[in-house]
Amino acid sequence: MQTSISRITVHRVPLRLQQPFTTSFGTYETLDRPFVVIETSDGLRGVGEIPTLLDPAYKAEVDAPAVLTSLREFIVPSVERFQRERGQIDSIPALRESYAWVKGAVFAKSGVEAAMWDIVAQRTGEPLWQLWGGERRTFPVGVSIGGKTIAQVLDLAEQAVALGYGRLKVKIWPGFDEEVAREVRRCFPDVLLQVDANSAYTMANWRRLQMLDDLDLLLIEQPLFEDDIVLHSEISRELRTPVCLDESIHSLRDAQAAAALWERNDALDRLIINIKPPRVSGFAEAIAIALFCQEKSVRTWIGGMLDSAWGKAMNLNFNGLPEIELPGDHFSPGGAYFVEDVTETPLVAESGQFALGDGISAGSAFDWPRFERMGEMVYRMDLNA
Ligand code: OSB
Ligand code: MG
Repeated sequence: MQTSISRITVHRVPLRLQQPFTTSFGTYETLDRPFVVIETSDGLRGVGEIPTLLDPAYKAEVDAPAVLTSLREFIVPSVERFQRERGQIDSIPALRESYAWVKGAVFAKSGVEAAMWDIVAQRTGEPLWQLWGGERRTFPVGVSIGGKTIAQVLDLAEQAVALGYGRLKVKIWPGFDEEVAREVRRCFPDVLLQVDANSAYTMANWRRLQMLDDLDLLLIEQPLFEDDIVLHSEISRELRTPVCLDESIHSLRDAQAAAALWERNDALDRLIINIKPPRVSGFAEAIAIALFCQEKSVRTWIGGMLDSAWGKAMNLNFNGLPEIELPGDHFSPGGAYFVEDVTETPLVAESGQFALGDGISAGSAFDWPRFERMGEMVYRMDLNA
């Protein structure tokens, strides 16, 4: 495949949530998203969303300023240099090799890789799910509820259940945990219910989580600090409910370390990993994690980041992998997350099941005029073949 990248641009798109989303680390009403666009010498354009948040409260490098600095200073120049020296970048592995020397910057890297996957899909004419080894066209999905009060959470849960969703994830933090989870469980005894603490607990108060242990929860997500996988494995010994890692996992190596720790505690059946492709530098690493986890019988699911319809569509394609066992994050119960989205890719779930169509990432699904109207280009690098 004789391909060269002719241009890489970065766009910033402001997005307004239909309703505020609250977590232990704050409330967001608006977002400001970088999108990477790669253009090729044969006239293709690929798009990759970087699901940044407004600040680094969820984790390091998740904010747009950090992502833009990494792209502008290191990652895009590395791609340019690599192509100049090798003549072409003709594959995902070559692209990843070009910036592999950059430590961290997982979100920034993921946007470049996603744009390239979009190009590969257009060139081969294969939908992303197929390129990634997917076998399932239909699978269950759930919603993530970020409410501020118990009443609000119950209201959103009711809307979701009425729409047919069978899996709910509720945001918790110290003091907003046992009661809200118990209420949701009481109202919806049959749903798959999981909670997400976004690293709000410490050694001093994690025992509060034991009050959740009799609520038949599917999992408790990321209770402790992101760089403390060891401590997560230790509290997992004392909880019947599986512990799920989100913020702690940036790579296959992190997943391997977690599995080794839980295995040592004889608790591998109580480790679950939330795979967010952008949090692990992209889909290639995410595939490696999914395969590894399945080998180890560690259950996985695909988490969201309040993604636009474009990012969600890619994640839903990824959910076609048969190795991914648990339902992923679909949308807020209100339907789409944003007042206006970058593209109108239909992503409706029926009875809590999502069915992949043929059209996602064949190029045509992306609404370029709308994208250009909503955002602005903030960076551009022209490359020579
Ligand atoms: O921890 O899973 C998380 C949104 C932004 C940042 C972190 C998280 C979330 C969500 C939303 O829970 C999930 C979604 O996009 O559907
Ligand atoms: Mg999470």
